[in-house]
Amino acid sequence: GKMDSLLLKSKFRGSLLGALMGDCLGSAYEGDELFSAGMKLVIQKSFDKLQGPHFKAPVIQFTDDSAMTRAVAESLIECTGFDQTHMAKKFVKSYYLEPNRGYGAGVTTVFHKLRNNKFVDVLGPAREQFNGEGSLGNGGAMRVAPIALFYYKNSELMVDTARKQSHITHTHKTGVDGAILQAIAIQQSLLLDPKEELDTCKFTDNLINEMDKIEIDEEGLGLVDPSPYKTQLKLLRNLICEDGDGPHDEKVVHQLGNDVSALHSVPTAIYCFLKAQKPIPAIQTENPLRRTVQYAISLGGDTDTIGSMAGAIAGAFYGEEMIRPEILKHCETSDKFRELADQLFHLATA
Ligand code: F2R
Ligand code: MG
Ligand code: MG
Ligand code: MG
Repeated sequence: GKMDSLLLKSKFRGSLLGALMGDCLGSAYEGDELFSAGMKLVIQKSFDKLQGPHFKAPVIQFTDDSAMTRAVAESLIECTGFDQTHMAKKFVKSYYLEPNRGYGAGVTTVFHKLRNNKFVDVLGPAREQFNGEGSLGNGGAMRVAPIALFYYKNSELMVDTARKQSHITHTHKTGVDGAILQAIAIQQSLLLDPKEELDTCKFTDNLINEMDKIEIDEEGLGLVDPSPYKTQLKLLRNLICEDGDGPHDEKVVHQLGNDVSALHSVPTAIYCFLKAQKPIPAIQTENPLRRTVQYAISLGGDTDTIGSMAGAIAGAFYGEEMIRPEILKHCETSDKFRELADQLFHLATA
């Protein structure tokens, strides 16, 4: 049936606020290895403290993940839709205003070149990255949530826009397809009823079917694995559907990855969301959204980005009500992200 409009609005907010929360909470741990049991306890205590009612602490700053998500949202809102040059200008402006948000080492070259060519050639700089290979980083995926929300009614347009926003900075096939997969995962979550138990195997099978259509177009490229996301999603499927008690985190990191490449982080974020549907022994919380983000961070590696992508998917499923306000109040400009979600909601449902 048709989804209640209040629930949908809450899901829009949940997705952007979940993304912000994962980025803010994950940023302190970015680049570390998979955490030891002792370190997982440190993370648990830190989350507990943040969630305490009287904990006073400076606001935790967001990083490039949220800066770019905000730029994507603002561009869609200001243009009432996607305009590639406008969005490129937003990225560059936001980078030069706050260059110390922890951007990827390669992507800043794109920003310099775009500024120098005065946006006459919006696609050239990204194509030149990494000796013409293009970036395979997760930068195109980490910022895609507003596109999934804005185009949630039109899958074809959503996929096409996820691809085109990626091309501004990332042109490597796996960088682009990672953004598409992340958008599809958010859209799927948005359309599900959070009061019903999530069928995690079906959720994964749907993603495999969708990526099958996306990756089939590229089979002429003569790649070793023409459908690497399908391969990763099948590994994910085994981990989530067939590993009984649940696999060791070492196996999850080994098979799915936890680094800055899209291929080894987007499926991991999806896995975190699915795994957190059920209690996880090392994580003490009743709240599945917090569990999602805390689990994602506990895997180490690209913690802010995997936390943010997992948070965006979980928030789109559960809605804003599942995000603890005590935690959110420690995240920089959460009011702004809620407002952006509301504006996207109005445009998307008009
Ligand atoms: N940059 C970081 N973290 C490191 C330092 C941050 C730290 N907090 C600090 O400031 O001290 N995090 C952010 O970057 C990731 C997103 O990166 P994005 O936007 O994809 O950038 P880029 O530069 O295009 O790619 C990232 C790196 O991946 C490698 N790479 C990409 N394509 C490659 C290719 N074709 N061949 C070889 N290597 C490739 C390069 O090392 C790139 O620098 C997020 O984690 C975000 O949080
Ligand atoms: Mg970051
Ligand atoms: Mg790897
Ligand atoms: Mg990161």
